[in-house]
Amino acid sequence: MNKKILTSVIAIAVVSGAAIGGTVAGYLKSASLIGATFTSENMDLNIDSDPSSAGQTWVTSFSAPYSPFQKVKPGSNGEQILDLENAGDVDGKVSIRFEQTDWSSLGDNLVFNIYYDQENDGFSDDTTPIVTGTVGTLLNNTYELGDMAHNSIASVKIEWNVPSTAGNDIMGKSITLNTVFDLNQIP
Ligand SMILES: [Ca+2]
Repeated sequence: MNKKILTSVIAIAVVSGAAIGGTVAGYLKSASLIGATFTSENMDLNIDSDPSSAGQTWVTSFSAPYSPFQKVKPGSNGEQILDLENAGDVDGKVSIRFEQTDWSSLGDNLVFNIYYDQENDGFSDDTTPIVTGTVGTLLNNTYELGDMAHNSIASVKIEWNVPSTAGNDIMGKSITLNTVFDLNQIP
């Protein structure tokens, strides 16, 4: 079969990471101790806005500085690694969620495999995807990736591909996503 090469444009704000500092309640409750000062611990999650591996620039939210997903076509694939920092005092569990800002049928043909590198020592020991599916099925769901100790850095890898079985219906289509990471206190 002589299959025509298709060109599609897809712009994904892959890396709009929003940090959510959870409210930590209930573990400082000695009300009767006079004269003691209690300092509430805090939760603080940051994301690295530097897409290169050269350095890390910690922010709570940023827009993708470029789109690695331009002109995808059936058979295209690639990956993007995002670093996260738990800068607070509390151990937590990291979760990921995708929210759409613009949608098309391309989202039903774009497959994500998401890996979690808890130790920030590379993905060679993290070869099983925690989350896998088309963007269409992942959208607006929250997926727990794993534990994240306080004062530590972890990495998340998003591998993407467009199956070679995808057809003309994705041609010229684009989608835009926000990627949101949450950190929830480990009870
Ligand atoms: Ca690892």
